[in-house]
Amino acid sequence: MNIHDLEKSFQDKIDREIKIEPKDWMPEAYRKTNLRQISQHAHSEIVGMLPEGNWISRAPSLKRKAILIAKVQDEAGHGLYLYSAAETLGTSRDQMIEDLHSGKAKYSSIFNYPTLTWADMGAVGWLVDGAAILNQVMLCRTSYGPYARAMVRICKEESFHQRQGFETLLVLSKGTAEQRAMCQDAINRWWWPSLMMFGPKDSESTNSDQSMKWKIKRKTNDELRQQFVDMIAEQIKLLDMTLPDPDLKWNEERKHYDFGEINWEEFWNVVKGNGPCNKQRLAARNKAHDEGAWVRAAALAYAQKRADRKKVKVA
Ligand code: FAQ
Repeated sequence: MNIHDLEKSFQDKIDREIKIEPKDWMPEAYRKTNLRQISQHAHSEIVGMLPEGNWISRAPSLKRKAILIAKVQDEAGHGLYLYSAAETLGTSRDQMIEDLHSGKAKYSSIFNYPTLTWADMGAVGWLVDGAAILNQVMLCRTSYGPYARAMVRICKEESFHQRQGFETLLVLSKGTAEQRAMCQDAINRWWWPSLMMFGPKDSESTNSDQSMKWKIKRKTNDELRQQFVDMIAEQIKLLDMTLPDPDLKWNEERKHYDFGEINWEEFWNVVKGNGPCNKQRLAARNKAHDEGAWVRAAALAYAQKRADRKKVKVA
């Protein structure tokens, strides 16, 4: 088959909802786009452990601490499934990690904001995991098989994360005036950055058109962002709190909430590495990697020893 026929039969498979598997022929650009997105997603899960990890030792009760530890561990697991899925596209985990640590690879803008109070743990669960889940439910049907399968399990865990975040805020919202103020302040700080998680608006999104044709993405950035606004604008009523947007208003004609303009300058500034915590996050990842070198060396030496023993037995 010539390249034109290969491309045609590839697109035909996608149109018929047949998953693309690692050994199947695929256009180089499809491989690269998936690799970019899956590795960025994996990095986001791993860097995303840092803002919450910050509160494990300061959680207000044993129950809250146990929940938070479990959640942060889940994020580590998500990172590992996603790195494994990305490796099927022909790169190594070492290479991906090097790209993250050198600042070459992107990860979600959201994790470059600080977690200042305990209420931030609730806001991160409710808003950040809430935004992540909307995007990820779609990815369970993405066209690349290993990515779609990894997302199924990840989504199950994320829905627990979101609920625990909402419950944390619900408790604070029913508490003292100080606790209510802390809850509102966290919502105010996390609202706009959460909307930015969905990426630039469709007119500025360089990858969307092609990713939609290849069914890597099933909904555009703006479609998912609108879905998120509609969901949260209703849920906030249960908390008896407000969202920091004077333009947020139900639009009867569109059957959606209208909302204010996102500060795109802030978004690109964070993506380019100049957000409030970018440098701190990369420094923390590099430090953890350097300090863990002996663990990796020991694990490799142990694996080698076991392999050698097996060889002797066989001989
Ligand atoms: N931050 O053309 P598009 C989580 C970049 S997981 C930084 O629209 P695309 C779980 C984009 O890479 C959160 N960069 O891009 C958790 C591209 O640059 P490039 C992560 C961003 O890929 C919770 C350029 O802008 N989730 O939260 C961002 O078609 C709590 C142009 O954009 C995923 O990664 C951003 N927000 O659409 C963990 C989901 N947005 O690479 C711990 C999978 C865009 O061309 C605690 N990813 N950029 O140089 C996706 O669905 C997509 O990649 C989008 C972006 C929708 C994020």
